[in-house]
Amino acid sequence: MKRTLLSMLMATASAACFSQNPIVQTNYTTDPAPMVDGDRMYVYTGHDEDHASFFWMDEWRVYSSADMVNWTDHGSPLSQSSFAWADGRAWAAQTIKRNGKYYWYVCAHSKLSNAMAIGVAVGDSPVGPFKDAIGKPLADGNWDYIDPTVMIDDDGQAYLYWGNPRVYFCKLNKDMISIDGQVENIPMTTEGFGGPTFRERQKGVKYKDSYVEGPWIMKRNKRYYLLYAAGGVPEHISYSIAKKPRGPWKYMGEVMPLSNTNSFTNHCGVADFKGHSYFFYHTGKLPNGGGFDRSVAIEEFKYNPDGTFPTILPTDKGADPIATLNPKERVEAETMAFSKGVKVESNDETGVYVSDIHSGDSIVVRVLDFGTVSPTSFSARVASALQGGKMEVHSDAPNGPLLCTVTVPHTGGWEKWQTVNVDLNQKIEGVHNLYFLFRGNQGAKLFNFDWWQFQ
Ligand code: FUB
Repeated sequence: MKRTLLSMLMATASAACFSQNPIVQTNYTTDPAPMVDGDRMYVYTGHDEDHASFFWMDEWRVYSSADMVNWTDHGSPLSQSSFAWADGRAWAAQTIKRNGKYYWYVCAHSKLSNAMAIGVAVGDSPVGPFKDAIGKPLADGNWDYIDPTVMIDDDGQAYLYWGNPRVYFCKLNKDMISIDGQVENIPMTTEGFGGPTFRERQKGVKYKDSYVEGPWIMKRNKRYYLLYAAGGVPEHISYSIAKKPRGPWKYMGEVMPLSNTNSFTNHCGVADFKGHSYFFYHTGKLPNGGGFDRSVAIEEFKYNPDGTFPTILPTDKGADPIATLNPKERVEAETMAFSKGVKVESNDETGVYVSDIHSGDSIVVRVLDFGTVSPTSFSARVASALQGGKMEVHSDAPNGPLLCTVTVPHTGGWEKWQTVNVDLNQKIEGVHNLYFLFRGNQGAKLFNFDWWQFQ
């Protein structure tokens, strides 16, 4: 009964046709690498700088969700400056868990070789802190050395793949931070990775459907799958399968065909979570986005009965909620389904918080389950160095029932936090979406926002 009721409520909550893609609006995010740990889906991303003219990327970021629509920003626990040998181009990366530790494989520009290199950081939690695991690159000195992807096979053997425009491959030792044997090249055959037609080859076309970069390795039902960006500029996503980790690989065709995503690169990751399968990729579809200002998006999909990938098309809608959030427990302000205008910052004491709030900005949090006993009050942790402002909390729509209005005072600084409590204007029960609307002096920074909770 309870489960039926929950799914009915969630269906109602998702029927309002939300646009969940891109999943993060406070930063540009790229090259998604999903990882499930416990009850949460984590996604490790790159970070395109605002108004970038190239992939001048400085840091990697982490987001997580238990419901696939509300994403918590865990900030940037790793940047190129975490690696003494690196001096820029914090490009695609992937994290994997082994024996309670989290290994984050990255690529960055190496000062040692003046080329690209693969490095590895280690941490005790999925959100860090992380540190360079070996103080030097795992593999260095080749402009091809980008986009590492990692898997641990059923027998415990770990494998690392990477490369543009060919695939490099090595075994990892059990410590996950050293290479077992040699780095090998995977033969980039037309049978393995697709390629131009004979006629196109005669015209000098070298790569068409074939592999370019951004590999994603995974195993499912005894088969190895390598997904990758293919085709050139712009990129689509194709894949190949093999019976063994080294190959031989068999080209299987496109997964995400060329689409109008406003980004000439694409880069994917795949993960199953709570009985659903998800395809992560990036687009240039955030306002002012583009080829160097990309954003992570997600599509849910189902494997074909024979285990092959279906065609997955980019949508604005994205994923539907698969769980609810409890509004009577403290919710970090940086947990949101989508936002307009606001940014995030962090410090060691507070962690990540919402910043740059101006009049007219908003945050939406979805599928909050208030249960059968309505809360009577609401608290918010806020800070303002200026005159503060107001936060209206509406249910169901921006002009839906006004549950309360929080008046944020001048608190004496952008990180001088105060908890403000207000009584609710009306009862709320069951599952609802919440709209936080910010009002105040036009053009002024109003306040920062750390967390909220209903009582
Ligand atoms: O994000 C920088 C580079 O762009 C990645 O390493 C590639 O996969 C492409 O997405």
